[in-house]
Amino acid sequence: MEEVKLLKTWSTPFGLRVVQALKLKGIGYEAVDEDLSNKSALLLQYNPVYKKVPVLVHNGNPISESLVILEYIDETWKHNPILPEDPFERARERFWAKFNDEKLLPTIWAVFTKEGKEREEAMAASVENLKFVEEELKGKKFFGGEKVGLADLVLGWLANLIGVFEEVTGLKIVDERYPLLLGWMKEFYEVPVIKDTWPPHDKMIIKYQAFYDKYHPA
Ligand SMILES: N[C@@H](CCC(=O)N[C@@H](CS)C(=O)NCC(=O)O)C(=O)O
Repeated sequence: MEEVKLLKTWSTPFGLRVVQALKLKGIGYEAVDEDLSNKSALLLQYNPVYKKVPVLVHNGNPISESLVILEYIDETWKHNPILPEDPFERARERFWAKFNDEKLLPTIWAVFTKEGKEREEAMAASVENLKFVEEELKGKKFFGGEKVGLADLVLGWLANLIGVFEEVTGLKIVDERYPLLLGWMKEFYEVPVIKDTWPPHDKMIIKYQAFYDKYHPA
């Protein structure tokens, strides 16, 4: 029996993209939910460099960093590929994944965590980044075309977390300026195997309200 273990937390978007990739491939795994305020010896042993989740453990081999894990999954279990065959198309998927982690997610996170002028700047940067995403979705159902691919999994956090951010901050972030993105968010949320993976909204609100209160003490 092969060992597939995933160290994660119930709420991490970086872990969720890995869960969703495993589900798309139909790979069974053992979920190990970490308490990040008291990291397990296993997490520190498997990811001594970053000490972060997710970590995928496959037959004793630990793999860290969610983008690396997604590629590992696609190379290990080749059915239902999340990366296309064509090198240019593969590069595009990777480009949007990197764009999400390096630009889109950090600017929207800054809207959530910052205040005043810094928040305004983060909002302006988010608008610019969201416009790029809107443009990329022209004429497509998913980022990769007709089926879910790497970029969809990586940008997937928008489909559930944006609603949570908006509810907690009272700010509208993804509005009618981005009709294609809003359509994609709905479409991606409902993909059959993905649909069952979203963490409960009410629990997310409590978790992110606590984050918010930490960043914005009264
Ligand atoms: N670049 C990493 C980011 C992972 C990440 O930020 N994980 C957070 C949870 S959402 C974490 O483990 N934080 C623990 C810490 O920073 O101490 C990835 O893609 O896997």
